[in-house]
Amino acid sequence: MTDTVLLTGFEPFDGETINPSWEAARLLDGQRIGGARVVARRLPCVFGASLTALNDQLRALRPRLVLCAGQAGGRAEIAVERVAINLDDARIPDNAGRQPLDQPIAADGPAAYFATVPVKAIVAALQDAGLPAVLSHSAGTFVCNHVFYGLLRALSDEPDARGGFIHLPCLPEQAAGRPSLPLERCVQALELAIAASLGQTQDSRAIGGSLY
Ligand code: PCA
Repeated sequence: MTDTVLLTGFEPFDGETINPSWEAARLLDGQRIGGARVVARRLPCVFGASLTALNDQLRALRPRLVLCAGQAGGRAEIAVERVAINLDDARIPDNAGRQPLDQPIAADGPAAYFATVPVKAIVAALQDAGLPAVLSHSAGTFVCNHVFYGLLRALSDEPDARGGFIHLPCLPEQAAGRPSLPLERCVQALELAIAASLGQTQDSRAIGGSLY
């Protein structure tokens, strides 16, 4: 049976009309990368409902790899997220008007989970392709971190499936003075991240010659 890669992006939020993560993810729907089939799904930018939608897809597709993507407005680089923390603390309301403050995502869960994709290998693959990419140690405390934490919690029972999260800069048309990255570069980043995750089981120790 062909392996499935679940690739998610988010709906627009905070008054925007597009979200680079979904614009890029949807272009990869149905593509084959490294012998696996990519299924792209859009998640609501809503605490709780986003995770319900993700968990439904995990049950339906049983993917070998799950890569979630989100928008990080204001960031100039593609951020490969390493850590998801057990905290909802919303600076703005989500798309359902909810704004949880200082709340755990899972009352009985650990403080954090680490991505199970090879984060340094992904950063290196992106940088080798000339893309601006960094390793990030915080996905924030809004809906992206919420989904990332819920994903890694769900996959903690599935040793054969791996999960990761990538934050993308704005697209040029939404930038309004913020840094941006063209859509084709965002798509390329997701494609390379999937290929690196499928191709490498052990992470690299160093990026660009420097040890962390
Ligand atoms: N970015 C937000 C939520 C949805 C998205 O695309 C975040 O960084 O939490």
